[in-house]
Amino acid sequence: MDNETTRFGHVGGPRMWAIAILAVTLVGAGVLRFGGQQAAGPGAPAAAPAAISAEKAALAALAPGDRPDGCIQPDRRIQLYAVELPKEGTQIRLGYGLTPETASYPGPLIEMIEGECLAITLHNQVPEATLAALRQDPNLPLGVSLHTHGVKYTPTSDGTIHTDSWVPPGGQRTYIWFAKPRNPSTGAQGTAGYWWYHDHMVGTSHGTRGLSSGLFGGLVVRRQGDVRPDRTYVTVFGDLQSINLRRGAATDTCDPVNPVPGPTCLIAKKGERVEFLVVGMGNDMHTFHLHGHSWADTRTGMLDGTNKALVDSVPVIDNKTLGPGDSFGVQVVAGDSVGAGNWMLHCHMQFHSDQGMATMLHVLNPDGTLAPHSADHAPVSAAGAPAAHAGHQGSGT
Ligand SMILES: [Cu+2]
Repeated sequence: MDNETTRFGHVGGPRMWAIAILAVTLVGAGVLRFGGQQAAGPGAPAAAPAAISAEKAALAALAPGDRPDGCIQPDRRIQLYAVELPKEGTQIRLGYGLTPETASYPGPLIEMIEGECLAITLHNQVPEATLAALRQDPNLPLGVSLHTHGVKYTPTSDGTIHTDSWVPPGGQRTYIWFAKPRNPSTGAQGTAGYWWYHDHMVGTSHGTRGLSSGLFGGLVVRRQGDVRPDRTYVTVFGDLQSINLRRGAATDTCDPVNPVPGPTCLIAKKGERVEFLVVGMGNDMHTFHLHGHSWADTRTGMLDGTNKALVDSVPVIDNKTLGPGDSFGVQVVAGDSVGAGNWMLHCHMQFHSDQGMATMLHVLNPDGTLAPHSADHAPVSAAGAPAAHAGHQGSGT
């Protein structure tokens, strides 16, 4: 009861019901239990009492100017931890997590609904020595940050060095994001869309080493009435021909008998609505191509209805270009008219896919197993991490 009061206490009327319904929908659809990644949606577990006290103290320190217009009070609060993960070979790996123990790359999927104001308290648990090892500019202080795309925030939530909105080792800071709603009467744009968040401090003043080490994740803002997916997978296309910082066989670690969904095991039951949140990170252009499935080139990948002029104005595609910093989302129905099987998902720049920028969407057999397939991805280094490639620069890994 106290948790409910804490989480929904500032939300009134219809919005409270919308969030409550959304939470039920999330759990019912299995997004939280069986999603592509651990999700931080409106139905995510509440924080422990001690953490809530810390959050309240942090929020009390915020000035009114720390909140964007329209955000009176945060509707919801989450904790986010930046930690160091086990190295992959010699590569330093960092991750964000809703708890230190669950940190990963990509970090947790953060879900918002238009109209919602979210407070995120970032805890920097990355050792100072690790940040020093990643630092490329000796004049830069050591810290991590949280910078996001798409939603509204004031400069104090920008997550950049020039706004002094970063977190030193052992510190914490609360960022406020507002999913400004579309105004249907004026047509003013909202913030519904597929976005991403990332560090902007590690290595350089643009967070270049933070990104290439793993400090990034997906953010989806939904609009009231959006069709909800059964599961969401974040696929981040990066340098060194990597998907989620892995390539080749390392992008697909599914156990053939008992596959567990995650960033390196993209699975779905036939007929499930699968959402991909696709991000371009690093310095290269990529394309997102999925075999056996196609989608409408709209905000969500879907286009329903019988308005012929509208329907004919939107192309159906199965390949979409992705530049650095771009993000988009699509929803497809797994195995629709094509059935169970192993459907390649890859970058269609040929030298990228040849060098391992490829994985699979496994549409499961009715018994939950994977259809037989060879692990025929391009070779990777012995550690399973992306091998160094002399032709690329910039990301440092
Ligand atoms: Cu590519």
